[in-house]
Amino acid sequence: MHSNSERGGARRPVNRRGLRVVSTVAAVGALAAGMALVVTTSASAATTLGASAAERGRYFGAAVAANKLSDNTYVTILNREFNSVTPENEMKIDATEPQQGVFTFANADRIVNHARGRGMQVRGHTLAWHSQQPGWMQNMSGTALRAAMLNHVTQVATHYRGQIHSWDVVNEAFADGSSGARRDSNLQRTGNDWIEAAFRAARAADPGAKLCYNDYNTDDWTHAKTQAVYNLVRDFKTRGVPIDCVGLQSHFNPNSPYPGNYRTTLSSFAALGVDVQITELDIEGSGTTQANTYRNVVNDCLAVARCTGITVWGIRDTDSWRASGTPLLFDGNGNKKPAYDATLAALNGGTPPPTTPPTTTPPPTTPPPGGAGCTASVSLNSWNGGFVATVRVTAGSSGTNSWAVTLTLPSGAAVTNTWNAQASGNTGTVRFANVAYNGRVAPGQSTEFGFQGTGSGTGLNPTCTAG
Ligand code: 9MR
Repeated sequence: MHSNSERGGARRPVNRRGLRVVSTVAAVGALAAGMALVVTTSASAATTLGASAAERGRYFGAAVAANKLSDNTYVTILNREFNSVTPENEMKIDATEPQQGVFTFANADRIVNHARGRGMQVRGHTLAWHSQQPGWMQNMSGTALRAAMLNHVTQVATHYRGQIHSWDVVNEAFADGSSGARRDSNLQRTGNDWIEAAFRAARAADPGAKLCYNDYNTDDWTHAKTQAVYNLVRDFKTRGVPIDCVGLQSHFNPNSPYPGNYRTTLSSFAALGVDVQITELDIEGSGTTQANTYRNVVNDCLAVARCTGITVWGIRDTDSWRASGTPLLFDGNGNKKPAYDATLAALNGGTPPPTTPPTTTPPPTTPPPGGAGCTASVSLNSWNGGFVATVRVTAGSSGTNSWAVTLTLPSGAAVTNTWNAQASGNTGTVRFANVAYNGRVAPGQSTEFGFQGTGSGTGLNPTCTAG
């Protein structure tokens, strides 16, 4: 395992911005004034994974199973902690096209509606894969299989057009071991270009979704499989094949431990001009050791600007595909584990607590420099007839408890879909308010929301109001 000098599991979150110092100063003042003291430590730190990730412009997600949406404990944790979901099995090929040409979306739709109704993002998993193929597809080959695969990609991506933040377009296409070769499969035998064909079909069907290549055992930068995926992405970027992101599944266990060069892997992929997403994180173990590894993974992601989100592969240990390895953040009763505390503390910018008491500098008598309120900026991904706008909200010197962004769409344009914000109106001047988990943004920090629209999105000029 990665050597690690940090010690201890749960720690009181202390954030980098030193706000705990401020609350200490306020407490001293309150004592001096003879007032009753209510201790509110860490008042500034976010208290859920999703809220904390959102403050850093990232998401924190979980794999979700449709048949658990009636489990109260499960749903309570899901709704409280996460701002992204990945259907664990419900979007796979066997689930969505059980008979050729017969598409069933009921279970996946339940997850998508649950998530989007609460402002959560959805990762689509997965459009083309050698595994979990329905029987009819397993028995196909050659041009018929290629056509069936492309039709599947098109139909499923079209059904969810505008609702998916990122798609795992192709999953697990490389072989394990030292060969660096493609995995043999019926899809691979249709021709080496099957992966790029799938990406092109996905882009055409849902131009607003980020398109990812997703795989496991691609965490260690020195491994042949990692290098093979890196070369694929580099080749796609060079030739203009549409690809926006790489998913590192990151299933860690004694046979496949967290590598000390993980951050190098994240930053190397990011340097190719793609986002990096940690898509199926689980870490077998328990206690402090497990907590430290979660902390390392989060810190590595936070250190790479284009590491845009983390998804854990289940909620409670008992929900895991590897339940016996207790690899998740909540125990079987839904209680937070040390791994949870370490993850939240790392997201909050947690560093080891100071060994000396904070110095008592006098409180400032004038407000700190820099504007209060908030600012917003838009980046646009446009195509003929539509666009996706990503809006970055940055808090001024006071931070925000809530925010709203208004902008005026060009005539003919309309918002069709919004994530990480609540839209009022869909044409003309549209107002986007924060959702529950991303209203609070610390001074100078940012969070992002997005929307998809029809028509043109050029010239958007957002104004931001802080509450
Ligand atoms: O967690 C999934 C489990 O419920 C399924 O039985 C299994 C079948 O292949 O797939 C699991 O999810 C896998 C994911 O789709 C792709 N990466 C590996 C995951 C764990 O096996």
